Amino acid sequence: MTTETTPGPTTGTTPVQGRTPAAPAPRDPEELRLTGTPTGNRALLSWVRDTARLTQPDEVVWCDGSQAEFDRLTALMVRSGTLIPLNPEKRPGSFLARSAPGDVARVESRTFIASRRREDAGPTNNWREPEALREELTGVFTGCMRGRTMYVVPFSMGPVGGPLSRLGVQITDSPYVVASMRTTTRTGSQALAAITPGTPFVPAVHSVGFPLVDAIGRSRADVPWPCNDLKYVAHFPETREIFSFGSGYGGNALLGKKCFALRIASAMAREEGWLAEHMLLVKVTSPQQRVFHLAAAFPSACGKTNLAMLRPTLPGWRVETIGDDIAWMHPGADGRLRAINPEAGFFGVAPGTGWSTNPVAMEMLREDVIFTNVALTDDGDVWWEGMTDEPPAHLTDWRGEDWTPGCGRPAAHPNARFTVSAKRCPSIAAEFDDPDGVPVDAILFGGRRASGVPLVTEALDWSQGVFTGATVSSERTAAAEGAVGELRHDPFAMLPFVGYHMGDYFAHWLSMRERVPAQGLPRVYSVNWFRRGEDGRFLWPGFGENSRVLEWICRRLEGSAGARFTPLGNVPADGALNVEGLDLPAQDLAELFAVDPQAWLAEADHLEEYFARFGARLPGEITGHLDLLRYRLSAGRAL
Ligand code: OXD
Ligand code: MN
Repeated sequence: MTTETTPGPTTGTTPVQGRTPAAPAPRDPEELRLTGTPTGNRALLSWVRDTARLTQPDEVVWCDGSQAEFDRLTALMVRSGTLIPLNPEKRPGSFLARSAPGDVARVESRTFIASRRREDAGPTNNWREPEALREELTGVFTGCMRGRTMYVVPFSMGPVGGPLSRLGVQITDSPYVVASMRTTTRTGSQALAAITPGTPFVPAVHSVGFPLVDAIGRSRADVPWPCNDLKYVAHFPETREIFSFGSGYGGNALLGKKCFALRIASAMAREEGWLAEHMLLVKVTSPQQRVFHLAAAFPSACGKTNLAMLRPTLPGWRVETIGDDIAWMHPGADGRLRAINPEAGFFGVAPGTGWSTNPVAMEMLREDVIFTNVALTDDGDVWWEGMTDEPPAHLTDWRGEDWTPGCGRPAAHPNARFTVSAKRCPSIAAEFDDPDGVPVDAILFGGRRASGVPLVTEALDWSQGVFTGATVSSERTAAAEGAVGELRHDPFAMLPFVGYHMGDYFAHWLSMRERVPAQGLPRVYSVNWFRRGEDGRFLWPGFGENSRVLEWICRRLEGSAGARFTPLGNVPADGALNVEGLDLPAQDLAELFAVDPQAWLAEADHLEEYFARFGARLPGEITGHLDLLRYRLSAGRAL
């Protein structure tokens, strides 16, 4: 362990020294080319040196985030078989990666929150005692980069130097991760320059856990997608550190995203009085040129990218994209809640994205994309379920095997992804890069619910809005482990992403009332595009037609649309939702807003049971809303 005198690599208020686990047999730092490094930040240097001593790579490379570096890395990965270059005429500048079949999604069962006290992690997280976990990590990280290159990737979440932005440094032995981090965050020299001595940054160590040389010097060949059956995605929220081992995939490996921008940032946000949320962010402009900014939380793979890139069917309305997955929202000096998208690119789910469902995304994916686990066409392009109505006659599937329609297997993995810069998005808003963010007018909570939940409901106030967020549940998708289709509670769509106790998180949301004046707080809505009729049909056409729901919300915000009270909140008054030109039977419209008191009383019982796990940390106000809901359902009116 080194004894640094400069502040340690943490954004905490107290410098924490030597957090990297104690290292065995130090190697000569000169040999690791740590001299002449592009930073004079001793805290950063000593953390990098300690990590190199522990993991024992052949060399250390500081990444500058340049195009030349990206080109070098992708060429290297083409040679090693990690990337397949796509046909430059069909998909210029693009590549396909195929992961190992066991490394295809986030591993929630191996995601740990190591707070000092178990009760601070709460019942929704896997808690580990920090010192015991550190020791385990020391064991698995020892020598894990032998025979490999260790890359040091400085990055900024949010525009470099912005008041709402935060800095991090990821160490990784995966060139795929370096290339993907360059696309999805702001990496390189500018971020490194911002990490001046004493500037806090989040240290994030990642290894695929597949050393090429063993402890006694025997070598083995590399594989296209190295990983390890043993996986750890470990967070130390108090010291603000991340360690990830064994996976090269998405949220497990691109540590700026779920690990930093949600789990660690949620802990920072609680301490500092802001919100780090699993939300897309859009700018909506009405035909009268009024601008609204909406943030929306949906559980994983519920069509967030589709809403973030929505092409309205309603004439005169425009939706521009600011973010598709994460929003950081701070009380602004102007008395508003102001939000940035801390990411610089998209790591989106490919299946289900097509010209009819999301033409903006399809345009975005024309070039400079890294695809993972989609299918390969015979002419060197990509395909996935939902891209076109008719599948090609022959494909190579995501595992590299022959595929023909009707063979009984999906061609693309259901959690196949694209990684692309936000700059490629045709609907990106000018405000995307604004370091001060945008004022949020409304927050939407959604889920995939076949029954019960109306198309759109307006919460009566912030308090009921927080209750709305706390009650989100959704049918499971393939983005995480678990049985697809099963209903799971996913408060604020943050179940796998809150870095502390969920009950405290609800209380933190409620406390925003004290930080933002009432008139500056966003209004809160619940939406559900997925309600089905008794015959199993979707009742609402969704996609571009969701602009009709956005229109009603924006008209509510400007005070020009009518609403009617239901026990769940306000829904559009008769005739207030614009359904002109939609072939929507009156019966379906009525069903979209039906509130079945018996079903909701049963749901209230389930919610009570679910909330009980938060014990004394559940704010009484949340229980109060359950009582209120029951009263309204029974009485059919407001209290
Ligand atoms: C994601 C997720 O990858 O939520 O965005 O799982
Ligand atoms: Mn997500």
